[in-house]
Amino acid sequence: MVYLTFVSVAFLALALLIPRESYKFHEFHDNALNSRLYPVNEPPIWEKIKTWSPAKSSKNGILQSLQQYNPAHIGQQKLSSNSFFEEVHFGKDRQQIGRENATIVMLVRNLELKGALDLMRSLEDRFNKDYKYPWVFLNDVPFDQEFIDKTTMMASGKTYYELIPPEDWNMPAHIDKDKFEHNLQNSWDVIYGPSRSYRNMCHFNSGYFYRQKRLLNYEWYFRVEPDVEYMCDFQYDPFTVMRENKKVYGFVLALPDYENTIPTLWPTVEEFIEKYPQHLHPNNAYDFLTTNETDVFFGVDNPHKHLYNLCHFWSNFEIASLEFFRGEAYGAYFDHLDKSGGFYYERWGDAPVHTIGVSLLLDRDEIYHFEDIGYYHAPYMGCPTSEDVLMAKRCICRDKAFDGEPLKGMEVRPPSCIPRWWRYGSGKTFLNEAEYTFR
Ligand SMILES: Nc1nc2c(ncn2[C@@H]2O[C@H](COP(=O)(O)OP(=O)(O)OP(=O)(O)O)[C@@H](O)[C@H]2O)c(=O)[nH]1
Ligand SMILES: *[C@@H]1O[C@H](CO)[C@@H](O)[C@H](O)[C@H]1NC(C)=O
Ligand SMILES: *[C@@H]1O[C@H](CO)[C@@H](O)[C@H](O)[C@H]1NC(C)=O
Ligand SMILES: [Mg+2]
Repeated sequence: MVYLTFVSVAFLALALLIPRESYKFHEFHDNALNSRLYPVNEPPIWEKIKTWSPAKSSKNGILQSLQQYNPAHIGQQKLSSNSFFEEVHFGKDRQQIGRENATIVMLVRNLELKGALDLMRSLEDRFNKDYKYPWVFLNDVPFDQEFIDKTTMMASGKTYYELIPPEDWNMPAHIDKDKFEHNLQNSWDVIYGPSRSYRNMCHFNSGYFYRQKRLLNYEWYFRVEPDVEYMCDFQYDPFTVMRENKKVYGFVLALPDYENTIPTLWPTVEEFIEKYPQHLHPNNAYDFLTTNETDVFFGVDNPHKHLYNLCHFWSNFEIASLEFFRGEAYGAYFDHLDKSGGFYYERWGDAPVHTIGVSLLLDRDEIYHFEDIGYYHAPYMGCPTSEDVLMAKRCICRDKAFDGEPLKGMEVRPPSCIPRWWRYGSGKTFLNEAEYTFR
């Protein structure tokens, strides 16, 4: 009897306690979602669950099913029904925990939803669930409702869905259309050469992403792409590592690009160097980009016509300062390249454009090699080599690519440019293993 009284008092206490817990609400960027979650002139759905009372009833199906839910029955089974508490999940606490003025950003198409969810799961599990940084999704066409709902469910932090203005995405007016069409028709031997949208994408990623209205709210960004994989726990906030170590641009892998995508990029850069010497940093990484050696890539001959050795930071991963890209030096650099038309008359990638920009305009010690992230974007992977780090960070590095081919880390394997970075960049340095927290 005493025991039973105790149990019922405990249940009563629970019933009183649980509904009183305070939840923080996030107004979604998507208005359709907001109107479902926060109906006008009514308390949010979540509040209704908390004020549940068996006496109330509603003709609205969702509300009715919510009102049949008694929070005092937490953890118990319910009778089967064909409704689910979608709103409950959208209403989770998305308050940012990480201390930096930063966001994760993904340019992505609606049809890439599956790959976007795979990437999100991996980055949330390995990093962001502990920090709840927001996600900014960018698209040249509006995101569809399924994309918005599913990615919002996958995110631990707030989510924003942004439509890129056409003038930031489409070919600029100064491009000669005939010359552009002629090149497009004659670029079947160039990787992604014949694709119009790929040129818009590279142009956008080179000079426009950091000016998007939503991104003006942040100082740092973490660029991600659908289908990439993070294979180790982060165990630290990479934005904080960047800020505390006075870094501006962070990368994982560096590789040589295809020469036929950028025949005139380097000559155009040389014009920039001549015209704007004031923007070059005195301690820049020019020597990383240029070489007269023949054995640049471990005995593979340097086949290039220019001084530029085609090394580029693989820009599908970037953790960097938006302020740098919005600054005067990068602005002058991008405008100079843009005027030449090379983004459309050739197929310049945003990777060599970013790389040459940061290597010339920054102090080379402001560029940071994240050697311990554990990262895969087909067809390459970068993984820590230290056994200590692999264990502390619970890494599961891939040994096979998606197509089943054997896969090995690309840090010191030809044609990696990382050894060049160690020698001509900011040196071969690592985070102290002792700083990883064992969990
Ligand atoms: N919204 C939108 N996103 C795009 C478009 N083209 C590419 N993207 C995104 O831009 C990023 C780079 O495109 P990818 O197709 O991955 O290019 P890539 O990494 O050079 O090539 P892959 O080796 O195929 O991955 C990805 O995040 C894509 O989702 C486009 O036309 N519209
Ligand atoms: C974050 O950075 C942006 C861009 O510099 C700035 O406008 C904004 O005020 C900053 N926000 C906070 C909370 O510091
Ligand atoms: C590399 O070659 C260029 C062009 O031939 C020359 O101007 C430059 O001085 C050379 N650099 C070195 C380090 O030898
Ligand atoms: Mg990609």
